Amino acid sequence: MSLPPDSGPAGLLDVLIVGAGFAGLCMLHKARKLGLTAQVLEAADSVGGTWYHNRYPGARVDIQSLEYSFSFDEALQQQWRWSERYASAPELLRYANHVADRFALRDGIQLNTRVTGARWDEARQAWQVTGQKTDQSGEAWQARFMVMAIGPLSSPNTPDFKGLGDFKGEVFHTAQWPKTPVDFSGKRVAVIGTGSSGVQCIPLIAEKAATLTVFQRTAAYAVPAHNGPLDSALEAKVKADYAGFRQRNLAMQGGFGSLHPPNTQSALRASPEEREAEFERRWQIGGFALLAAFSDVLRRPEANAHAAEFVRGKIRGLVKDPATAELLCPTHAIGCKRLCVDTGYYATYNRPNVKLVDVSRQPIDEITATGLRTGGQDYEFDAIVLATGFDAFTGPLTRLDLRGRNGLLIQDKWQRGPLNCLGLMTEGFPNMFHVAGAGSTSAFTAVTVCIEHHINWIGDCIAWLKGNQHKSIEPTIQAESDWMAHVNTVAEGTVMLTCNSWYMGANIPGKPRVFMSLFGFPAYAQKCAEVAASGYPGFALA
Ligand code: NA7
Repeated sequence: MSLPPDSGPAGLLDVLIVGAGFAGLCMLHKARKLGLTAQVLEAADSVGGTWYHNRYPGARVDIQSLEYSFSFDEALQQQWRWSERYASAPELLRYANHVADRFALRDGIQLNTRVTGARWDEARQAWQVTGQKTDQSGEAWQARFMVMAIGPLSSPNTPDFKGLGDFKGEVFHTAQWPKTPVDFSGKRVAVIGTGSSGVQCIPLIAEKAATLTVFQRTAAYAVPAHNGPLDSALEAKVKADYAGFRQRNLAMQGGFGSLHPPNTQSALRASPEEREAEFERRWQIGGFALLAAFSDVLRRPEANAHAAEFVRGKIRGLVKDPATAELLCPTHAIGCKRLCVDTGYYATYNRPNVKLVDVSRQPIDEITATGLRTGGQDYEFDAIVLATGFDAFTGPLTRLDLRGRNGLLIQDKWQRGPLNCLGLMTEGFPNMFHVAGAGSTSAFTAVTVCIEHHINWIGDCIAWLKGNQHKSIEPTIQAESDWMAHVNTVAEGTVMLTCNSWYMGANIPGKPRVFMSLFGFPAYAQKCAEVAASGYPGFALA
């Protein structure tokens, strides 16, 4: 067993943190501020998580940079300067590295080390964690607490296409993009998938490739980002009272968006002209503002239908070929799958070198040596880009050999969905905390807001346990089942259950269909705070 330099007696760490993305960095900083011994393990050769791996052309955040950043340090938020309204992946990666340097975190992070498993040791009341380094050597650690800062969208989904290994050209996954730039100049390229990643990379690949063929299973709603250099007047205004800005955001349903507050009026009470005007105003603002055009867009199908039809009208106006435009028009509720925030997506289909192929009725039969076959037709390519998303929330955990109390495997515990309480802990897995995972608001929140909220809760919980001489904490089965019921009850009051999204595991064949995301950050944060303030009811303490 290796003993990290700041580990406690007999190599027992207070906290082992898995992942050095935004969540892992934030947790290490918090742990150190609390005086805890902590070690981060990271599979990659650098920090940054999502923004390290998603290097595809056009990768950028879909929430405004001023809102997608840490608030825990006033000097950091004052001094860091975003260059664009929506930061690109490289800039976000620079930010992660800046945070690691600024708070002197690097000596607590072991890179090139993939955690492969962890086992709860009842006798020691600690986690025994195993990992593998890139040189294949193994290592082990023990820690009182384990924080899974491994990201809700970090397990890429590569569909099991027949023949994928036979393709003679290059295959890329958007979430496993090479570090060296990929040159598509003069190439015949296929993109499979039209979620956020596909929508972001398609316009840029189209500019370079000889031909680009997009294979679409479900059309996406995309709203313009209106990205550009960050407005310095807005930056100054926000920075004049950044704390106040953050507080106003925390009162928003998604923990962001106070720059363009939600309209409290119902879409169903507005006249057609009022609706059109409000949707248009928000289309011009760009991004998620559209979903807040009326109070019931995400809550009532009839209100949602108005917003959906507004966007379909935009698509028909932007795409010149009527047949292509129709194929690009989504039919599911808007917001039910993550809304895409785009730059030039629909207009890309007006280019002569871009073609859209519908695979909603006839799936991709197979990848061939020279391309792919679908609907009885063969297509030839030099490169295939898989923009096919992630095994969200559970994938990063169920690929581990993770065993809780009495050897309980996480795969067995989560056979019918990711049981948890408050999105933070799972019964049978004492002292293991999830960050931005299933059962929390992470998918519907600016994830940095969710991360900071979780890290504060976890840090305070560990400090409280130590202060009160408790060795372990885990939710009760009852609290866990109540929480899952709550998550679903909240979802039933929205349009979120009406389509096949990664929020409910529907993108992964065989995955249990359970709605995994909670809607409404303020109520969630209040509930988490109440639990902590009342001595953790619903949790068993030992
Ligand atoms: P998404 O949003 O899950 O999108 C994946 C896309 O890939 C989506 O269009 C899928 O169609 C498509 N897909 C997946 N499997 C297949 C197969 N077998 N055949 C054809 N098409 C397929 O992932 P992203 O990476 O774009 O974005 C994930 C999140 O990252 C995003 O929501 C933001 O929060 C940031 P489907 O819709 O399932 O029919």
